[in-house]
Amino acid sequence: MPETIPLVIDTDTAQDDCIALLAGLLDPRAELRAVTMVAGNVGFDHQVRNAFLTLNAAGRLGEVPVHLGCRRPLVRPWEGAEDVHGDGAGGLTMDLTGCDPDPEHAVDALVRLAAENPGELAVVAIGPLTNIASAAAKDPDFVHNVGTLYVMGGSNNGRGNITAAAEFNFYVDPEAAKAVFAAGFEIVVVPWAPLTLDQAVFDQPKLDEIAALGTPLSDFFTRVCAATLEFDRSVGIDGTTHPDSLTTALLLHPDLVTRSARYHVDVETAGELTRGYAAMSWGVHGLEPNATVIEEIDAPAFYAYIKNLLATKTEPARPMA
Ligand SMILES: [Ca+2]
Repeated sequence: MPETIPLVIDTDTAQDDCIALLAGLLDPRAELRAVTMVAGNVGFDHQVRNAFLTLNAAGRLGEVPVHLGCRRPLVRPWEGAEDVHGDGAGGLTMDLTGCDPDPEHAVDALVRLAAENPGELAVVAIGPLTNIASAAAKDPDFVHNVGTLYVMGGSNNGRGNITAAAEFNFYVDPEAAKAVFAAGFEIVVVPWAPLTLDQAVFDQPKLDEIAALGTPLSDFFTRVCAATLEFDRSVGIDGTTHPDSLTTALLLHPDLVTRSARYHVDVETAGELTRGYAAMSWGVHGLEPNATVIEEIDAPAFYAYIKNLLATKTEPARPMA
């Protein structure tokens, strides 16, 4: 039996967040303790629905609690990416009767779960960092109780996506991102560019291979990724993008990482044109490193991992259409 990793996935569930959740739900190395929801990609209630759809697709409805977290960024109004993601799940629906979130707030759940397993819990943060910053503010021990914090966000001296300078998660709540990098967590960062754009894009031949698996999960993948694929192509990206599932996969399988380095990461909150820009300093500017940034992965092995995951035979309890 492989060693398992207790984890929480903090998510703004849409498109690749769903695939990240599948990894957390189905990978034998993952011991997913909770799903915590944060304002980000699409309307909050859509995100919650997408999380339950994903639990159902994995055949694990009712087995992992879903906690509702912060419904807006720390100090700014919420801005979403519904132009990119649509409803975030390709119009999939199911009967949601009885799919009730856990009554405990996501921030309290994060604080509690970290305190119950000091130094052991991994947190995979694949949305804006509002819940994580709030948990750190609420409980001074949270930072040290969390074993490792994997963050999808920013670009490593590369292009943004929502603006030229900024990646979406850091753009939406830059104050939270800044606070998290200043807090003292053991952080691993999976950036948008160049890493995701170079190494975690599935082009049409790969998408065809996935569709040909013919499993409920491959159908789910194709459906959930369709809106984003159309958007990606409209902006010159030749396939679906997988930063969130990559982040989860790298926690569970660190051997997928072929190059990483220590950086000092900080996030712009005051810039005129650079709101949410990640300043990733590579060690020559006199700044103490506060994060490990992933620079290169074994891309074929990551694709094989996702394809293998989607080949898993699952039995969704409820029909989805
Ligand atoms: Ca996300």
